[in-house]
Amino acid sequence: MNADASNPIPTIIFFIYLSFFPLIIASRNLKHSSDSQLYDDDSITYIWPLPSEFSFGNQTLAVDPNLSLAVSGNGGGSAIVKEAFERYKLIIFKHHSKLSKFGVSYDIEKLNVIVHSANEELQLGVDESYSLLVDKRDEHSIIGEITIEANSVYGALRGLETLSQLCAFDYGTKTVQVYKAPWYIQDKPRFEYRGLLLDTSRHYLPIDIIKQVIDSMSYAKLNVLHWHIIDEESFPLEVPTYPNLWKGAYTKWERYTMEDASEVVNFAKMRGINVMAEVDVPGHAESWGVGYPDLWPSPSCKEPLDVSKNFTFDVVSGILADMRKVFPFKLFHLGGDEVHTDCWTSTPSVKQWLQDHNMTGNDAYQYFVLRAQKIAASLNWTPVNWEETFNTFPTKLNPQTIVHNWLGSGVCPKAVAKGFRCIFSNQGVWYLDHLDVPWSTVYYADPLEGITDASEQKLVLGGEACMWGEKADASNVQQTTWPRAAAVAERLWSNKESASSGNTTLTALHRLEYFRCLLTRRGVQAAPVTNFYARRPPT
Ligand code: CP6
Repeated sequence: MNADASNPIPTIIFFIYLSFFPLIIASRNLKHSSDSQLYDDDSITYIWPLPSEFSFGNQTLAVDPNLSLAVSGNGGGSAIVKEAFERYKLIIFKHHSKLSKFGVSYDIEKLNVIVHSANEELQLGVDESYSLLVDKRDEHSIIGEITIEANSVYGALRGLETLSQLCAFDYGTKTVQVYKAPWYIQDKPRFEYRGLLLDTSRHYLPIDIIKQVIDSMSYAKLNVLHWHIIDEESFPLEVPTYPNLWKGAYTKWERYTMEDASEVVNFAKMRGINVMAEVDVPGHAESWGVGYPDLWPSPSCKEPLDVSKNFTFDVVSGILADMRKVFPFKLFHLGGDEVHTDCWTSTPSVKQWLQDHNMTGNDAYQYFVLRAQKIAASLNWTPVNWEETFNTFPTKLNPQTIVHNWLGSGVCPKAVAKGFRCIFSNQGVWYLDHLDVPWSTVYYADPLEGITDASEQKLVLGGEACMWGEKADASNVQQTTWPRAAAVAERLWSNKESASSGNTTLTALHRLEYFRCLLTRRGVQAAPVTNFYARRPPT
């Protein structure tokens, strides 16, 4: 016995045992981990936007960082799904270097994605529904699986986003875990058009920043980037047919080639996001005349574009024809807002033309918008116009026109009553550059406000948050856009009753704060949800 005391081997074995002790404890704890503060309220589900139907349990499952992908169905060969899987792996296993390497038994090692259709065309109304199942396979199998099933690749992308929101790195076990499994989710969007406007004319935005915005949009399941490329302040886009137009850019560096535009469109498509370009005519177009001064009524009166010259419409045709080659989305925005016709009625040559054609300023406004609509239609585009066009000449618009609301909330009910389709962007609630509008005002606005008839409700395609660029550039565009654009995103994606019933404001606030935290974790410079000074009781 005494001789044994001098034998070092048992001591060494004991120390080896001790050094594995934390790992053994860690792997034992996996199934019982309930130390997440964020998930301790069973009544709250941290998915944003909220899925239309879901159920969950109380198990915690560990996900293998070497998660494998199996895509099946007719769309099984899709590069869109495979690339998205690689992106989401980087997000889900972001703490890769911190993950536990030994002694962990994983509950989930495989992701099955079933995509029924091989059609990868991205358009408005594409099927974005999906179902998501996270569970242990059955009692006989130790290793569980995740299954995402969708009709289109774009539905699969939405399912991957939801899955990524169910996963969280656990600092205790150093594993990525899915809490509250098993999950059964059936999800689809409430509206087919869920947009965000970016304005690259008031301030230029580098391509990389636009891509960051597109990435962030995909986290909130937004699906249309409305690219307000050009306006009166600058013309940053290359137009091969009229190469002097981009002389209207701020500098030679603050420009987009058609190749840049194409890169944006493709980057967005990989994330299931359509790009709707806008060429705002005839107002908001002063910058066009830097390269072609003939487009101005006169050098001292530069807006709207000269309605009296055929050259003006040649340039509109040239721009649209060139843009058609890189913007495959069915919708094209022709602006038509804030047209003040004083330059037309005061410039002698244009005034004479109006008299010769027996037109008032407003007649000429209508003539311009309708002629631009014909050009867009000839290129197989559906025209979208700001609401003033409808307000001024409702019966004359191309019946296919989609009316884009911004002045208060009155126009969509009127437009759909006349059979037009409509997009809701009430400036009082969904203009993100209005910094004083709190998240809750954004959240509780609704595109169907004032519309009760079901067939009229169907004509409301959805809505759009507008991030105008007068006071925003690369330095603050993300923090101005988020998190309030996420409030718009949930209003447009989620079933209104389930997302905002009961004790909703508080629940939505908690969930939005969690989503904002998710954005910051993913590198998005989203602002805090609330200004806490505003929560202090009045003194
Ligand atoms: N630019 C263009 C803008 C606005 C519009 N069109 C705008 C108007 C008012 C406010 C914010 C933005 N800056 N082309 C209106 C659709 Cl408050």
